[in-house]
Amino acid sequence: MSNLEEANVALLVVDVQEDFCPPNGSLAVKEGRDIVPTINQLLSLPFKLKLATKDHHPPNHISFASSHSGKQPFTSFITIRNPLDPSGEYYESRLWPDHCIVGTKGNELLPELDSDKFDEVVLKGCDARVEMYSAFRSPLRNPPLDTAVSKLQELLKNSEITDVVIVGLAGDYCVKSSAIDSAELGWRTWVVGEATRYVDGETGIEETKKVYEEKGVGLVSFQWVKEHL
Ligand code: VGL
Ligand code: ZN
Repeated sequence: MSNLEEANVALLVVDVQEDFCPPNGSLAVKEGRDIVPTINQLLSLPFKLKLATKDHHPPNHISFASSHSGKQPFTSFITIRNPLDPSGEYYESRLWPDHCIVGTKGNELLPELDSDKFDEVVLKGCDARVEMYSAFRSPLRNPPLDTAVSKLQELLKNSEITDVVIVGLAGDYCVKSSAIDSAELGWRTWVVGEATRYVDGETGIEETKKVYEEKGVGLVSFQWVKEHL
């Protein structure tokens, strides 16, 4: 595996928010809170840039089952089309309980996270019409919808980042999509195994690992990052 010593490495902490964690999160990922000590250790390492993202939804967001009559969270899916070109691109998307709504407790980063170390917090999922797992770009690009997230790419480019280390929640949704986009957009990309948890448990882990192999995303340990930075 390559050495990170001569690289410019960024840490990206994805969606470590109350709604994704026990005990009260509406979309709590099992053991979601347990990743914080490892993330705080990572935050004390000399990354060139330390960034967080937040899922930041308006109350009527398209990914909420409550926004569609007769649909159930977790088990229902919908087709999301680009409202700027309804006969063009589309994707299938899972529906969720209401979560991370702007201004609510569930939207907040966990208080035990060393948030003062973040250079910037990037918001995503702000447009009610798009379900946005990746923090790098919108799934609807033709024409582009919700381009606010391209801020992340700008921050990484401004700091001449070569490598992105990604952690956070959920391993099989926002972490996975962000890691895939990061690799596709040309950054060497690493995900720290102990510092993420999955919505769909073992199934989620297996499917995610397969994609990481295909896309060249490295799944590494905290110790590996510590030794190579
Ligand atoms: C996420 C489901 C819905 C995530 C966000 O952060 O992984 N998952 N919205
Ligand atoms: Zn969401």
